[in-house]
Amino acid sequence: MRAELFLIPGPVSEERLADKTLVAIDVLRASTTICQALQAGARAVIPVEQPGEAAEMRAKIGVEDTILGGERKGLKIENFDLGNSPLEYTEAIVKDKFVVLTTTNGTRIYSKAASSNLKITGGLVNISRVTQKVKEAAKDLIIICAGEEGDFSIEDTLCGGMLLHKLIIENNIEMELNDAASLALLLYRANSRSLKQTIARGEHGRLLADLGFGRDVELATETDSIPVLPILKDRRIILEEI
Ligand code: 3SL
Repeated sequence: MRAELFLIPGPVSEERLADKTLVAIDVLRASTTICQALQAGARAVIPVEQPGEAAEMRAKIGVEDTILGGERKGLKIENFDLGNSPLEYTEAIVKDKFVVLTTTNGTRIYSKAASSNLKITGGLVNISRVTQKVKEAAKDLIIICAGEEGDFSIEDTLCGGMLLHKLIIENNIEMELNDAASLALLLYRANSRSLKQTIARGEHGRLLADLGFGRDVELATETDSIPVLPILKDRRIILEEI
């Protein structure tokens, strides 16, 4: 299997995604929030790029059935129901609702995903489910890390590296890697025993702690704690049934 990892979304073209499995990673926090919302019973998460699009989507679907969620600069967007803290996405609030989500980096990856064969939301909280699905799909793999406003982010790269490590070591899959994938794998292997600390010490981990979201960082770095498999289908992220 060939695996290409992109440290940030920018350089990935639609042609490169054709007939591949795409894993979109934003550990802090969009991937974690998507997993949590779906585990809590949301009917779907609809990723959009801009707050204005979210409002239009709500008008289309119906106000009663929709929750608007998302952040800018880590904080809830004005007039939205929820921010981007996974802890806000409880069953009481999101069950049977469509969550329309817009975040600074994470949800943007999905607008790139049109030509790939299978699009999966990946985080540390569902890493084993993602690994299993990538293996079953048996297609070449593209991992897109959300990064942070055009910059590399340590938590997404570590998560990509962990996925590759699990495919290679736990599943005996021979992989041909691009250089960024090799880098992610090396980074993960050097930090596998200190993932939580390394991520909490990273730029985004520190920023979220300063904003009062330290518990989100804790939750997002708890591996396999939300073992769901979110898949993008017809521009909606839904759960794949077991
Ligand atoms: O950039 C994003 O997509 C967000 O997940 C960032 S934050 O964790 O909500 O600040």
